[in-house]
Amino acid sequence: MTVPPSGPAAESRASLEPPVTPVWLTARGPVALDRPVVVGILNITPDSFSDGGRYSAVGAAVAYTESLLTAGADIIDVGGESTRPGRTETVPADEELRRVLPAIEEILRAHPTLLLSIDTVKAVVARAALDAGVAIVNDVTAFRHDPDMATTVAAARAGVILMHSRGSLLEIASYQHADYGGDVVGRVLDELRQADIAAAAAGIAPAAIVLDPGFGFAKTVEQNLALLHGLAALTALGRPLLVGPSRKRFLGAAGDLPVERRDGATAVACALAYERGARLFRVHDVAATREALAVAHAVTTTTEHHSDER
Ligand code: PMM
Repeated sequence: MTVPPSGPAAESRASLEPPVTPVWLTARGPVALDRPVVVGILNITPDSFSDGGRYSAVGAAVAYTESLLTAGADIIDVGGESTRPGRTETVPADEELRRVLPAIEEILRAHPTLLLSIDTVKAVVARAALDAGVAIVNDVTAFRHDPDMATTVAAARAGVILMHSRGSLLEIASYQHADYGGDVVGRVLDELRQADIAAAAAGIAPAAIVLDPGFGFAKTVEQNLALLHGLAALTALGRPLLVGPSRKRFLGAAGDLPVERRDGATAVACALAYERGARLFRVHDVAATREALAVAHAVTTTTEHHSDER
């Protein structure tokens, strides 16, 4: 067994080395993770619960993307299938592609270097999006839904977000599989570890993997709150963490807020998650979350301690 060097000599050696910037590898280049990364949500669905499908036309999708970028988004997550609670049908792949591909192509024409992610559980949709220039695959089933997803991501050397969830597509937003034996943090950690191991075994570079606890997916209000409280434990997985609490029911329950008034609560939840080690934040209201994360980042990186200054 080798013992890592310690003591004053080792410390001064370490301080001479330039700090290594953590990065996330994607198909279109690395993303620096030494500061909060905001992922703006572009849902192109007729039934998306929070934007009511207002952005279904390509022109509107591009205009909405512009507004997300102006507000400070680093990455845009494009989705064509809602995971809304209570839905009774899934979207066929060809319909999903009809919704997202024209928008992806148009957005990349206007912003050729912009990093896009595709929010899909289907390998054929992911492959077409990657061929069109998307850099990242965001799979809310962490490859449970489609066995071809892992090899698709590996072949494209894409970045991937593996989100924790349980149950079938129609069940994942319900409480049907919400039994965690009283330890939601421990079970989510175990299940994300399995997903991470399976992804690496399929040939995906460890540095391309981001993990997500899946707020609102097969979790009760109390379980979501416990998961946010205990989020720091998930940093033990050794992968960057993304959180997506935006406008979700557990924030509404905590603050007694309807969905259209949850952006302040979302920003606070993201700041709390940042303190606990999350580095990427998938949100609808980019500006509010950017402001909250700027404060969280400044507070956690200050070099001034125990000052009485106001
Ligand atoms: N939440 C939704 C959809 N996709 N992806 C990730 N990685 N994490 C999430 O928490 C997540 C997601 C559902 O929210 P929406 O319908 O408002 O997009």
